[in-house]
Amino acid sequence: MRTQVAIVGAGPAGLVLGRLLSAAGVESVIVEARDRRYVQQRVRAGLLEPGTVEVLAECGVDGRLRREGMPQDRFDLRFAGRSHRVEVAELTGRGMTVYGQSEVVKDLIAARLEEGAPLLFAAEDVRLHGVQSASPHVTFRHAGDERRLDCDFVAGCDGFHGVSRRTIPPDRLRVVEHVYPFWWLGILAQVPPPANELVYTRHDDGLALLTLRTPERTRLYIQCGTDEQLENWPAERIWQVLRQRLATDDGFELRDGPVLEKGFTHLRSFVTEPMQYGRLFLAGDAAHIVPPAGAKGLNLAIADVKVLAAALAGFFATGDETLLGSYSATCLRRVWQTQRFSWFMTSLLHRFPGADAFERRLQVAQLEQIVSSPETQLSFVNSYIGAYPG
Ligand code: RFL
Ligand code: PHB
Repeated sequence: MRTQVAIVGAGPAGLVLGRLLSAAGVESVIVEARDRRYVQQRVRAGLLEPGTVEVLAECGVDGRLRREGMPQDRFDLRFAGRSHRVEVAELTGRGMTVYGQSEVVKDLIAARLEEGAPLLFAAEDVRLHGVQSASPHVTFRHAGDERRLDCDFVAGCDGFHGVSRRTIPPDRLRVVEHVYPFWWLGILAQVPPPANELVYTRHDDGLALLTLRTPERTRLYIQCGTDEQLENWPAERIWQVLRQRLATDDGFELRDGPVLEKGFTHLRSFVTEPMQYGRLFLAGDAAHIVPPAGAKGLNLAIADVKVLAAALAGFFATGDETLLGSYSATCLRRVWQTQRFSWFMTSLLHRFPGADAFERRLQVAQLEQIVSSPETQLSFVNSYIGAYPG
């Protein structure tokens, strides 16, 4: 097999890249380790920036998103027992959209298969070769056969645990990493959200986040310790903790319902610099991880491949490598702004083991500044929607 761009991984990054390349007349083959069902059912992110919705529209996969996505023009920042509404759309002219990552992925896979472009699921033992040369290739096993895919470029879109980043010699990469001393426990519940808005809560016991997926399904997260076990978190305990943390002085009520899904998320900030090695370009979680409090992982993955698709299309149209050469630096500016915002949200809303009363009170002072200072609030919501300075 031969193609122009071998894309490793059919997550949001790989699938959007494939779509943007097709639109530019560039051929690709996507090689994915898991089966289609698994890839489509992973419950993960859900909050899309306006820029992400625009890219999905450019990919021609915004039909269901416009019908079923839930526009989020504001959110509730809750602390010290009180709610404060932050009017995102009024302040910035743009809003966010709730539409599950699983739905984004389903739409992208359907569009790719409809266009007849190659997408191979359940590929085993995927390996990258010769990425420092002008003619790299990827090998893997598929449906019992050993396969070889020759290409001009490899896009490493295979997530944090993928093979692409590990193909790069460690001495050619700089890795910056920070691991946080807590996890999130997330549930998907069969119960209508109390309102069409996200609630970010700072409580002395830790963060609680109420978000949504559909008019019938609520997604909720609570900060918990590390090394927790799911069996220690029966539904009753989760709802009890949620009620405690989300409580307000004016009697906020949380309805519970069947828990359809539950799991832990580890919190980590991680950046690989540069995001390129020869003809291998890393994008999305393969290159960086942000802690989830900023809801940025998926959005950042899509911002990367937007830059990469333009650079690859430019190269195939004119032979000019300028955009490919600046890919890493261009992406890393946004990556670091996103890291800063995600870290800031994390530091505002969590209980840090060992923090003293002074540090806890400072979190509240910072939150008070956000809700009461128009300048601070504007800068905060601009980052929230993904509009960074510069
Ligand atoms: P993905 O989605 O991880 O997709 C990578 C794809 O590559 C495949 N793969 C391989 N394919 C071929 N060969 C190999 N050797 C391979 N190894 C792996 C994988 O099967 C997969 O299909 O990365 P991508 O495209 O960069 O997209 C990034 C987003 O998925 C990610 O940033 C967010 O989902 C992060 N994230 C969350 N972000 C939020 O904004 N809000 C959230 O609530 C939220 N929850 C989460 C998350 C990530 C999680 N992870 C990584 C375990 C919850 C979890 C559990
Ligand atoms: C989600 O809807 O899953 C979500 C929303 C906001 C976050 C994180 C996750 O900060």
